[in-house]
Amino acid sequence: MSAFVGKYSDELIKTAKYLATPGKGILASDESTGTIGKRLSSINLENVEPNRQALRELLFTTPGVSAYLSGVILFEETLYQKTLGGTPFVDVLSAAGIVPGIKVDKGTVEIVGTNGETVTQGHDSLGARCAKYYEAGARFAKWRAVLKIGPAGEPSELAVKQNAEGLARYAAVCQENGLVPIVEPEILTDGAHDIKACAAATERVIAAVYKSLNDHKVLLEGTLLKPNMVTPGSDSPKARASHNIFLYNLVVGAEVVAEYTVAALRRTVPPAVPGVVFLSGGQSEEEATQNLNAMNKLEVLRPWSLSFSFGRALQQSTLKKWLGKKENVAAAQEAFLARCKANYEAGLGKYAGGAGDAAASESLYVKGYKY
Ligand code: 5MM
Repeated sequence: MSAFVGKYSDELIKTAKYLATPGKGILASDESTGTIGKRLSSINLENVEPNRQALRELLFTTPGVSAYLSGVILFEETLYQKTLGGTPFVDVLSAAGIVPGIKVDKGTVEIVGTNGETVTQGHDSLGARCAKYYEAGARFAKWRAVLKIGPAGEPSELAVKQNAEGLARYAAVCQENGLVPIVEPEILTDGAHDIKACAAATERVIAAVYKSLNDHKVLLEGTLLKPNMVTPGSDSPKARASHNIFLYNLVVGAEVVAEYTVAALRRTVPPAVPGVVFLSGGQSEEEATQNLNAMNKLEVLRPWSLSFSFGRALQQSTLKKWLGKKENVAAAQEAFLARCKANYEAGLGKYAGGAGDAAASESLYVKGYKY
C-alpha cells in the first residue's frame, strides 16, 4: 500500500518534521467564535472581534515564545487578522519561525440512530478552502473528530468507522493542497469508566484511523496525530478523588497515565509518523504538563516525538492574568511564556514542576462540555 506522492510531498515531510521538533509544541488557538466566547466570558469580556484580536495578539507577540512553539493553530478569522500595528498575524508567526496552521473542520453533528455520537462536518469545498489557506500562509491544518465512551459500548463501530474515514478524507485533501494534516480523534473524558476502558477505546480508535489513512494513501510522514491522553473517566472514583486531598492515594498519577498512553500509541501509531501532539481535554495546565513529562521520561522505544497541542492548558493562567486590560498584557505574556517553557521541558522529559501559580492547577473540565 504505497502512499500518494504529489507535488507537495517533500514540503509536507519537511513541515511535519519541523512541527515535531523535539520539545517544541503547538498552541491551539483555533477556538471558533462560539468557543472563544466561552473563554472571554470567563473573564467578563464581550465576544467581539477587537477582544478576540487582542487575545490573539497578546499570545502571538509574547517575547521569547518561539523557543518553545513550532506551530500555532488559527481559526479562519485569525488567519486574516493583523496586529494593531498592522502586521498580519501570519507574518508575525512566520518571522519567528512558528508555522501558522488552520482549523478546517466545521464542527460536529449527531449520527442518527446512535446515543449522541457525532461525526465531523467540513468536507464540502475543503480542497478550495485548503488552497486558499495555503495562499494565505498556512502550512498545516487541523480537523477534530469527537468520540465518547458510553454504557452501550460506545464508541460504536459506526462512529469509529465514520470518524476514521472522515479524518482520512480530510488528510488526503489537505496533502493534495500542501497542508500537513493534524489528525485529531478526541475521545472525551466524560464518563465513569476506568483507565483501562479509556486505553481500550483509544487503541481501537487510533488503529481504525491509521487503517483509513492508509486506505486513502495518506503520506504518514507528512502528518501529525493529536490524541487524548489515556486517563480514567471524569466521573470515575479515581478522577473524583483528585479533587479531594484526603483521597489523594486513590488518584491515578502521571506515571500511570504515561504508561497507558504510551502503550496505546506504541500499539497503534506507525513509526512513519514524526510526531504526536496531545490535546489537554479539560486537564489543568499543571496536570497536562506533568503527564506529558512522565511520558517523555519512560524508558521505552518511542519512534515519534511526544509533545503538546494544548488549547485550554496553555491559555488559562494567561487569561486570568490578562482580564482584558492593557496594563496586564506583560504579566499575561509572562504567564503564557512560563507555560510554554514548562511544556517544552516536559516534551524533553525535563520538567521539574512549579511553573505558574494556583490557577495552573485548576481543573478545566466541564461536564458534558459542548464545543
Ligand atoms: C479538543 O480541543 C482542541 C484542543 O484543546 P484543549 O487542549 O483545550 O483540549 C482545540 O484545538 C479545539 O479543537 C479548538 O479549541 C477548536 O474548538 P471549537 O470548539 O471551536 O471547534
